[in-house]
Amino acid sequence: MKSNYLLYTAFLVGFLCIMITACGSEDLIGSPTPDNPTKALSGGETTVFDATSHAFSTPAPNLSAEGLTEHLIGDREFEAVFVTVPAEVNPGLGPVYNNISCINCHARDGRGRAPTSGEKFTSMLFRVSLPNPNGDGTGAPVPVPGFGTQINNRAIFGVSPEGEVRINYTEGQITTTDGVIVHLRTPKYTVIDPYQPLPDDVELSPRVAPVVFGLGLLEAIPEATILALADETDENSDGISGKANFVWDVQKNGLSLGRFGWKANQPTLLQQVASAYNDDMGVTTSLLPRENSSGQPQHDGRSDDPELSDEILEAVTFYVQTLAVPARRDLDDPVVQRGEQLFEMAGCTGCHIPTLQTGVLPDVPAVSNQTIYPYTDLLLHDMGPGLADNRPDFLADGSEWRTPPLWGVGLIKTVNGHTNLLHDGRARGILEAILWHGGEADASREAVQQMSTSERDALVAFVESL
Ligand code: HEC
Ligand code: HEC
Ligand SMILES: [Ca+2]
Ligand SMILES: [Ca+2]
Ligand SMILES: [Ca+2]
Ligand SMILES: [Ca+2]
Repeated sequence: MKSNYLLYTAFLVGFLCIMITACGSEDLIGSPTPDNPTKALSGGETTVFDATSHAFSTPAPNLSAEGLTEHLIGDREFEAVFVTVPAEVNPGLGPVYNNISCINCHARDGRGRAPTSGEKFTSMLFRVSLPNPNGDGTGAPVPVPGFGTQINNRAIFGVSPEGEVRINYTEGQITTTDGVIVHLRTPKYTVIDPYQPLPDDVELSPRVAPVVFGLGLLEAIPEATILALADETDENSDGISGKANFVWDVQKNGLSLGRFGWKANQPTLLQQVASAYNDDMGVTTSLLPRENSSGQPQHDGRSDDPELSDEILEAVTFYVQTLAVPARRDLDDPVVQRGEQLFEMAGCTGCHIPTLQTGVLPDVPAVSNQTIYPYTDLLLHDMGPGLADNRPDFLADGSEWRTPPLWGVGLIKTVNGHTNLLHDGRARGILEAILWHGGEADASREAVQQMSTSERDALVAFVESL
């Protein structure tokens, strides 16, 4: 009863939004259609009907007044610019770091991109490690002496950045059965100006900043649901063998299911946020109190850790747990409907699972018990040598990546002004991203190659409606 009522309220609010703004803004759309009521609600009751450049930046509409207050504190902190110690406000930046605020990488709570040639990398970062033949038992990446597990390309005054990375693309192409040529670019990375030599066998993994909305919902999916989707030995012989990552959980002091990051290498949003502060900004927290430069020549030797309060860490975690998911659009368009059938027929739903049910996330009722349409299984898949970074991350091997959720993917262009997709931003649009699929997704990619141009257009139109 209660959830029906809330659903009804969500509809009403959405409907009113449309009524009020219909004349003003063509973009604020996405009414749930009478014959397809829930499919538009990608994030269940956390869904927002906004297809503007603010589509990823809205608090979940079903937050309590108290929840909204906490969210808005987190929002402010997500945008806070950090500075060098000593300072009154937001001290602790560096000594080495990648950027000075969360929002600088996750612009408008959205997607980062690969730099164009000659540009510094700002909303993208490079993880590094040494080969781990025997391992420490957990599969944790082995830090590179002097660099740790990430290249920090910026540093505070008087300190050397660890290095910069140059990207060069090689242009290639793939031809569809009906003769259409699609251009694909392959990136090659070179570390330049390292402040000390990097070992020859260093492993380098490029990662662009993902969107940060809808994440509390993903955290609220019961572990059993995700594990039930895994099929590591491919028992049903569909060529897809999703595998769960198990990664180091600092709070638990043991291994937990990984859910966040391109290789599902973070178990919880709290730890994901704490490691963003630490690895990306050089800001220590009670969860991760050791500076990322600890043991390196640039370490400042100050005993001022943790640099961030638990209140802020928790508010920012709550913020990324409770950003609304934008509603689907164009559900009534017959081309989009055809595309949805093709998405299913091409086997995309083998990994991009359309709908899941969340369980209970303690202290976050807004994301609990929701029917959502994330288009992910949160599992790792071998995507073939073309996309491989050859840098293992816990149980993820060098060619495995976590299926990214596809909700909101069609709005990245509106929000972030680009269409760079995949973990390293190499794809310049949805079709390129699909044609890079290999490994377990070989059959899917082949199916798309064999489609007619109008079928491929329909498939892309469907993905863009998400
Ligand atoms: C230098 C750019 C950069 C900065 C600064 C940064 N991030 Fe990120 N963020 C990334 C990248 C890249 C990833 C993906 C990491 C990976 O796959 O290992 C990521 C991942 C995430 C994720 C997981 C998303 C998902 O879908 O799994 C969250 C949440 C997040 N960041 C929040 C934050 C917060 C909060 C801050 C500020 C404290 C922050 N980030 C600062 C680049 C950045
Ligand atoms: C075997 C699992 C699997 C199948 C099948 C699959 N995908 Fe994916 N998909 C992934 C993974 C994993 C990635 C991330 C790869 C990377 O970033 O290198 C991805 C990335 C994407 C992206 C880019 C998302 C982003 O945020 O960058 C799109 C779009 C996409 N897939 C669409 C499709 C479509 C359409 C199909 C069917 C034709 C399909 N996928 C089939 C696993 C799969
Ligand atoms: Ca610091
Ligand atoms: Ca480093
Ligand atoms: Ca299977
Ligand atoms: Ca410090």
